[in-house]
Amino acid sequence: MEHLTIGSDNYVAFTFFIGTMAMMAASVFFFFELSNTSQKWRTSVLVSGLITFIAAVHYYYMRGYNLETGESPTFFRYVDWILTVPLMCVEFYLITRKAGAKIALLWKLIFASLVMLVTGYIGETIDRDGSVLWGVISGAAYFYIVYLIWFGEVAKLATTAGTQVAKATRTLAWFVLVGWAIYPLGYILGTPGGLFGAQLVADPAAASHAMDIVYNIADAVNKIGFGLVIYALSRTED
Ligand SMILES: *C/C=C(C)/C=C/C=C(C)/C=C/C1=C(C)CCCC1(C)C
Repeated sequence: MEHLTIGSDNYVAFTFFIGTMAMMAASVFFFFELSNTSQKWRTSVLVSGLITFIAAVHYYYMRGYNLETGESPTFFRYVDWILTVPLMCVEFYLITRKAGAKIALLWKLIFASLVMLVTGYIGETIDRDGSVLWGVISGAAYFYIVYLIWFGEVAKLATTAGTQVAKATRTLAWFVLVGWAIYPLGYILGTPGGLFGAQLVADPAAASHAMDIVYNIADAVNKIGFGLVIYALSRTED
């Protein structure tokens, strides 16, 4: 079998490798810290660890896949997201539960995130020609999540759940507004011919590489950063 190494100019493979390492390290950290986390926050910190752990396993696989084929591991990327994004919704539910969050709120968040991801997947794979339409539907579901977290039920519950929870929820809300907005940028970069007439990268291979790098950076920021906000909250008195 051919021996595969990461070329020094292969930024895609490099970010897959760093991503794997970072997700593994973050998981070890969250799991080990569970033993000195108060009962009240243990489930939340556990979920942070599950998010980075699921990502670590997928990244390990995607890293190998990309190195061997030179291609973008779209399918496993979306399998990862379909497992981890709903878990991020669970985090919002868990931290606002004490203020009275109902399970229906969790289902709303999960449902919207599934619509966002399934339509994004269709636009990236099955119906490339319709990628603008699928991107718009996905974007609408994304804005609904942003709405719930910034102005809707999540925001309202957070204000009555105590200062620390309110502060943490606001920080997480920024992750969703700014950190998650990086993904549609990757989608636009990776769409052949560009979206809305904005062709950012002309060469299809280069476009797909740009998309992977953007997604890899976004995942590290959003999964590890998000988990650390929960971890920081677990160290407060509230
Ligand atoms: C850990 C993974 C996370 C937080 C993934 C989040 C993914 C998104 C917010 C994706 C959003 C998309 C759009 C809003 C439109 C274009 C299609 C997507 C799926 C890239």
